[in-house]
Amino acid sequence: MRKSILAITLLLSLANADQLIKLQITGMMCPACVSNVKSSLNGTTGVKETTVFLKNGTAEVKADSSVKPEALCTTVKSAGYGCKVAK
Ligand SMILES: [Cu+2]
Repeated sequence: MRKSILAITLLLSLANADQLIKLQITGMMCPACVSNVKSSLNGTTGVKETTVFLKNGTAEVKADSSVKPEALCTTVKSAGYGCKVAK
């Protein structure tokens, strides 16, 4: 009984494995831009955590596996910034 619960838990955690998406963002000039980008990304379904770096114009997004990197860029663009998915 206990083993099967463990197996199910493991399967679920594999299905919901997080991914780390890196984005290249242009047009961020100040900390207010950073928080704009951050809050728009955090408002996206499946996004768990966002870190935005103003200095090099990048963002790291921890999201579940259902999230498409391109969709995150669309979100950033609609907030008024340029975005590319970093490889
Ligand atoms: Cu700004």
